Amino acid sequence: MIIINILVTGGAGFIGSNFIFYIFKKHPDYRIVCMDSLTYAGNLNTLKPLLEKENFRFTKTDITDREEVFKIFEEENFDVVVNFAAESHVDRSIRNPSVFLKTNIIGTQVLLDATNEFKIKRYHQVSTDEVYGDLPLDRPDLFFTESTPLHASSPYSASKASADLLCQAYCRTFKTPVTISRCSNNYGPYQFPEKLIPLMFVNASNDKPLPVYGEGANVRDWLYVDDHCKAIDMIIHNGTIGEVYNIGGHNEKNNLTVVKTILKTLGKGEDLITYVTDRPGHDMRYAIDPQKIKDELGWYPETDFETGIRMTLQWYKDNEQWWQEILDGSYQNQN
Ligand code: NAD
Ligand code: TDX
Repeated sequence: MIIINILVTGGAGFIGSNFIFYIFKKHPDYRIVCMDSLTYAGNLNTLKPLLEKENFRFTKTDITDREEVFKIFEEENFDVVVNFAAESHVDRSIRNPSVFLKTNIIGTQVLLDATNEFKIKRYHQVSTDEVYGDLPLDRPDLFFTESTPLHASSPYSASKASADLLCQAYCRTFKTPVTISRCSNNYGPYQFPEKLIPLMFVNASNDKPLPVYGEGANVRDWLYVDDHCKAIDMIIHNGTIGEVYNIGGHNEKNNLTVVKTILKTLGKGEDLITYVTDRPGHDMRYAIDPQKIKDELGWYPETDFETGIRMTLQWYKDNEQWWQEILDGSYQNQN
């Protein structure tokens, strides 16, 4: 498909910003409009190098604001919508589910309606492996495939699963040209320091305790963020309308292993590890079977965990100002 103008929602967050950088590197002539309401997770500092670019526009807009969203769709002639905008942190969804339902479900509906109204050629929904629930630790032979039933555990994953169902319903009923991707845990630059890897980096750097939930035995399937971006780029260009694509690189690690790797890389002692009360409903294991996207689109991950975690920790070392301004709250001044 020929693409000229892309709407990226949630592009001031972790994966969305990496996706914008990825697209500009791969397709420098494309135009990107980033729509983001700049919640606590959005950070305009991340996009600063792009703000003066001719083929980039940032709009501070809430995806649940139907009038504003439709206005921007009217102004721009989008070829593709890629929806990253979401409340994304499981622990926050346990404390305050309402905003997750509003942004993740109603926001998706508004974007789907705008896609129909303005006859956009492709709507891509960035979903998550968490919609499948979890797998047991004693069955390493099991993986999530695209036909695994949805079985969400947290208000976050339930809201993402609801959005996926809406996308599929719109595709069938209104012929909305939808694709969906479900990716495993991402890591890399610009991830907000409430998520496991950047939180542990920041705490270890400050010699503060590293809070490991339960026994640290839960397994996540880690993927370097650029490999996720590469997969979405392939799907929006060559994916089949109506299809779901799982994305993951067979990189399963338990949390304790990840935390110990971070400590070792930073030259810090394991005495910083503190076992804390477990997350309620904590999913045990995520593991993606990526065979479909490999077979159909030729996708494969390029960065193994050892390389990716080294690059990521180096990035956080080299960009202390970026995360210090989050810790002291000043990043929100320009938001
Ligand atoms: P993030 O929390 O870092 O960023 C979310 C962005 O969305 C922020 O910039 C925020 O300001 C914006 N946003 C939130 N509510 C909004 C609203 N109502 N209107 C407009 N913008 C709004 O999240 P992330 O980790 O980059 O995740 C991006 C997407 O990828 C999410 O949909 C998430 O479910 C999905 N995902 C994340 C991971 C992961 O490991 N982080 C894995 C798989 C899928
Ligand atoms: O302080 C912590 N201690 C801890 O042990 C935190 C923040 C997390 N954990 C554990 C919980 C998880 O087993 O580490 C694991 C990873 O936790 P998060 O970084 O919160 O990620 P997770 O809950 O796995 O969800 C992430 O991946 C899927 C993203 O936040 C989601 O947006 C994405 O859909």
